[in-house]
Amino acid sequence: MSDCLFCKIAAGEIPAQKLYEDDDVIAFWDISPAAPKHFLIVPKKHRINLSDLSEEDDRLIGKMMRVSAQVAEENGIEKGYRTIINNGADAGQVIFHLHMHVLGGRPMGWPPG
Ligand code: D5M
Repeated sequence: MSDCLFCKIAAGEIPAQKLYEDDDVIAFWDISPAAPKHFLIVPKKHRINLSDLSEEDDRLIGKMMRVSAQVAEENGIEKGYRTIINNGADAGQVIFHLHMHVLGGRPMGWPPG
């Protein structure tokens, strides 16, 4: 999508502090961190959120999960990190391109706010 920020980051048109990239996904530090370590896992394909997925995306979502663990380990938070996907405005989604937050480096409360 031409006016989508995360599509532009995925295409290399807008810079980001990249942590990982392959043909399907990109990971980069969140610009507004909510924890000492906070990065995003973003599919390169434009999908709005989980509600926009179809069966053909199953492999992609699996890769997002696996890459989140890999990047968490590479950045020293493998002992405890939280993954969050905000789906829809009511859940706090502000960027309407699917992304998974990965937060670590501090104790996490429950329930989340
Ligand atoms: O979260 C959207 C997240 O995206 C929020 O934590 C800030 C982050 N963000 C916004 N712009 C950028 C850029 N340019 N680089 C890195 N991170 C960014 P949501 O789940 O939609 O509320």
